Formats: sequence, structure tokens, C-alpha cells
Amino acid sequence: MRPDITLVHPLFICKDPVEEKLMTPYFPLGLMYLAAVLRDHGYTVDLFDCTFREDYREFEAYMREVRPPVVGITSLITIRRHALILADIAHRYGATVILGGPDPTGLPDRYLFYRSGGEFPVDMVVYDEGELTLLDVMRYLHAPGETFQRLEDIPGLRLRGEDGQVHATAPRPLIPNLDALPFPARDLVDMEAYRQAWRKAHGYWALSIINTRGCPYACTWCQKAVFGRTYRSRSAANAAEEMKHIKEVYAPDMLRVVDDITGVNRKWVLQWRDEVLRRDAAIPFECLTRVNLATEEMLSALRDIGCVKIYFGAESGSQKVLNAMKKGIRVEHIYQATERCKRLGIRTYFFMMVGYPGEEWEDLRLSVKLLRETLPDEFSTTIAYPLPGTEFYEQVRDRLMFESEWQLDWDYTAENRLLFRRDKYNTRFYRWVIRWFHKEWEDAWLAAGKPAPWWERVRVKVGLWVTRIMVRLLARVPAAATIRFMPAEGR
Ligand code: B12
Ligand code: SF4
Repeated sequence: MRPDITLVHPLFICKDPVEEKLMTPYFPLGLMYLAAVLRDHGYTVDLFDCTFREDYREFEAYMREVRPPVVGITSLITIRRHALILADIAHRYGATVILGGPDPTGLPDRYLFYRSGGEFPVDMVVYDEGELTLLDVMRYLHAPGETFQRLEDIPGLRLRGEDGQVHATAPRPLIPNLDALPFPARDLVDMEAYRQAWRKAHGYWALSIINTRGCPYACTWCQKAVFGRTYRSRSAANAAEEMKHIKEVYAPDMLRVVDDITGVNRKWVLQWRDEVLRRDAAIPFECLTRVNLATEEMLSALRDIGCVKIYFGAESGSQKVLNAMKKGIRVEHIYQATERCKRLGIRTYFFMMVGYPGEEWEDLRLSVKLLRETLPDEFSTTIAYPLPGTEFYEQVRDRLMFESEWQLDWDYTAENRLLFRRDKYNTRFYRWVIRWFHKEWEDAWLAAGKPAPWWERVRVKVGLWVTRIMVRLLARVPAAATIRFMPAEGR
């Protein structure tokens, strides 16, 4: 049957070496929320998920056969290229093409003014939170003039003006009561494919859930295009009810709570714990929080309902760098939070960052000190990347180095490279810094008594000395000499 709308997830794992290696696919909750709301209002929704597909041609075959009148595509900075190619295909088969998500919200012009074969494939961008705006667009497309006379009357849109400018319609207020939303339409997703991919790669499988929207903090590099600097939560009962539903219907081995920050409201966490326990809904889960919020009481509550791992944005061991990032935490908080998690048996994962403006050699050494002394169970390190719309982006705007204007140089996920010119240090240096961090951390674990055979100890020691020498050598190479970037035209 021809659906009223097809929603598209344009992430092809096979086209993204990082995703392929990680193999931790999560279907985007945003599209599932949109589908659930549309279905509640009587629209038929189909889903085209590229996650396990190989090529755009499969979408072309789908469009040829199914011919949905409306196609809604989600997008991130990393998948913009795919989103635009799919938009072009949908447009060629006569669909009204709607884009939404963090990247179209952040940079609507990249979508609205993308041209292919002399045409503009994208008809409109849904800005910010999408549920109610998309519903209004569907109402308009089905019965123009009934609820809205013109697209321009629908709040929350970005349209292509004939003057070559992006035209914004009235702002749409955020949904005040998140409990009013239905649970995400997970039934539309081919869960078996996800289950198999996870199990094959990791021996278990995981699903995602979101309890709150937004974050009140203001880290300079964080893009808050969709929910802004606001914070809304569902009721603890509603969140626990969804957990129970997931446990009964999908029974995943693990849940990932994808809230920006769990525990902005600590009282809420305690209520959530009570509601989950009352329903016997606990599932092992992981979540993200901030070190300054991680009190003993909150961590215990999380552990009581299955929290096995917490991700912390530790970022740096240097207070100077944390302050420059407006991170709003102290280095001592990182020590305290890790220590508490260890006591409670919760694994810790740090997000570290290098290359932030103002960071010097001494600050990198402080990050090494932090990793060696706190010993998180896992960590990853990113070279600071300026996302459009952030304070950090504005700070380095005149020093950006793009090879291709078309996707701000992101060829695939988490491609760790320096995107702006610094007085000192280049991408190669930072890539070695990341290896150095790892070796220091491995060495510190061994020094703390982690059991390992002698050859493993030798491997770590050799690696440690090699990386120490390399970073010292590369720290002396002039910034522009190692990696060549072509600045994009007009920048
Ligand atoms: C969970 C998460 C992940 C998870 C899972 C992603 C997934 N598939 O679910 C993982 C860990 C894999 C991940 C990875 C990455 N992520 Co991430 N992630 C998130 C996070 C925390 C939550 C996403 C979510 O579920 N939101 C909840 C839903 C309800 O909101 P939503 O998706 O925005 O959808 C709403 C609207 O945007 C809109 N909408 C969305 N799509 C569409 C489509 C249409 C047609 C319409 C009308 C509306 C619409 O309506 C929805 C409902 O209101 C967000 C931050 C955030 N708070 O959103 C970052 C975020 C999306 N991630 C981000 C980034 C940068 C990444 C990585 C690049 C990180 C990295 N360095 O590797 C990778 C990229 C992955 C990839 N290959 O593309 C950025 C994106 C920035 C950008 N401009 O693109 C965000 C915004 C974080 C940030 N503040 O910087 N991520
Ligand atoms: S990085 Fe985390 S804590 Fe900082 S503003 Fe973004 S979501 Fe909030």
C-alpha cells in the first residue's frame, strides 16, 4: 500500500568505516517519534532505513515501486551527503521532500539551496522539534487551505525564498508536556536486523530510549540546534512505563539512555528509580551525566535500576581548558565522580578532547595525569571539532580549513582531524597525542595491578616510549608542514 509518508534514515553503515568498526547501530528515536505521532493522527507511515543497505539504488527501486507522495529525511553533519542524494532521488519521483534533524536545523541553507540537475530537491526544512510541525505540514499537504492557507503559515519551517535567502516561518514553541507524546514507533524498525548485527559484533544487543530533552549547560562546542538550552522531562512514571514496555516487547540485553544529561534534576532520578522498581522494569543500561551532578545518592539510585556504565564528559585534566570550554566543572569533580562509581561498581567512560583553542603542552600533560590517576574503564578522545552555531565555531571561524565546502569535511563519523588552523600543532600531532593517552592509561592500569602476561607488559611499555617520543618530536613540527588543507572558497 502507498503510505502517506516515508521517513528515511540515511546512515549506511557500509559507507562509514567508523560505524562499521563500532557496529553499535541505534535507530534514531527522532524518526520513531515522528512516525508515532503521525500514526496517532491517522497517517500511514513507512520507514526506509539505510543502516544495513548497500547503495542508493535500493532507495531508487523503493521510490519507483512505492511512490510515497511525501518523503521525510533526517540528517546529521556526518550523513548530509547521503541525505541530499536520497532527497534528490525522492524529488525525481515526484515526492514532496522534507528534511529535519540537528544538521538541517543548524544549517538549513545547505539543504534548501542544494541543487541537482538544475533543481532544488529539498522543499522545506522542519526546524527544531519536529513532531507538531510535521503533523501540520501533512495536514496542509492533504487538505491545503483547511487548516493552513499556505506553507508560510505553519510555524517551525525554513523555506527557500525567491530572493535566495532562507525564510523562517513563525517559531514553534517546544512541546510543553512530553508525556503527551506516544512511545516511539519501534515496531516500524527491522529489530531483528539490529539484534543480529549487535549480537554478532558484541554478543549482546542494545536499544535506546530518551527521558528528557535538552540541557541547561552551555559548553562552548556543543551544538544545541534542536532543543536549545532548555530542559524538559517526561514524568518518571511515563519513562518507567516505556522501560517496562521495552522489556516486555523487545527484551534487549542493554538499554542506552540517550538524554544529553541524566540527573539534571536529581529528585527526578529518585522518582524514576521508585517507578522502575515498582514495575519490575529494570534493564541493564548506560547513560550520560556530568561529573558535578554525580552524587552518591544519585549514582546509587541509577545502580539500583540497572545502571552498569556511565559516560562522563571529562574532556581535560586542565582547569584552564575546562574553563575555556565553559564546561562548568572542576577537575576535582572528575576525581570524585569516578571514585564514587568505582565504589558502586558502575563502569566509567570518559569523553576526552584535545586541540581546544588555548590548550598547550602542559595542559595535555594534565590530561595524562588525570587518566593515569582516575583510571576510567574506557575512554575516547576527540580532536575538538567546531560545529556550526556554537561559540567555539565562531571563535575559530576565520581559521577553518575545509577540503570540501559540501560537508564541512566530515567524510564519516568521528573522523578525528583538526579543522582549524592553530599556531602550533597539527592533525598528525593530535593523532599521536591520542595514542599517547592510551598508552599512558594502559601503563597506569598495569602499574595499578591489572593482571597481564609479560609480553603484554612489554608491548605497553614499548608503545608508551614510542608515543612519548613521537609527540615530543611532532610538537616541534610547524603546524602547516605536515597535513595540507585547501581552504574552501569564500572562507
Ligand atoms: C543518541 C545520540 C547518538 C547515538 C545514537 C544515534 C542514533 N542513531 O540514535 C550515537 C552514539 C551513535 C551518536 C553518534 C554520533 N553523534 Co550523536 N547524538 C545523540 C543524541 C544525544 C540524541 C539523539 C536523539 O535520539 N535525540 C532525540 C530525538 C527525539 O531528537 P532528534 O533526533 O533531534 O529528532 C527530533 C528533531 O531533530 C526533528 N527531526 C529529526 N529528524 C527529522 C526528520 C524530519 C523529516 C523531520 C520533519 C523532523 C526531524 O524531530 C525529532 C523529534 O522532535 C544527540 C543530542 C540530542 N540531544 O539530540 C546527539 C547528536 C545528534 N549527535 C551528534 C554527533 C556530532 C554525533 C557524532 C558525529 C559523534 C561522533 N563524533 O562520532 C556521531 C554521528 C553518528 C553518525 N554516523 O552519523 C550531534 C549532531 C550535530 C549535527 N549538527 O549533526 C548531536 C546533536 C549532539 C551535539 N549536541 O552535538 N549519537
Ligand atoms: S556537552 Fe553535555 S553538558 Fe555540555 S552543553 Fe552539551 S549536552 Fe550539556
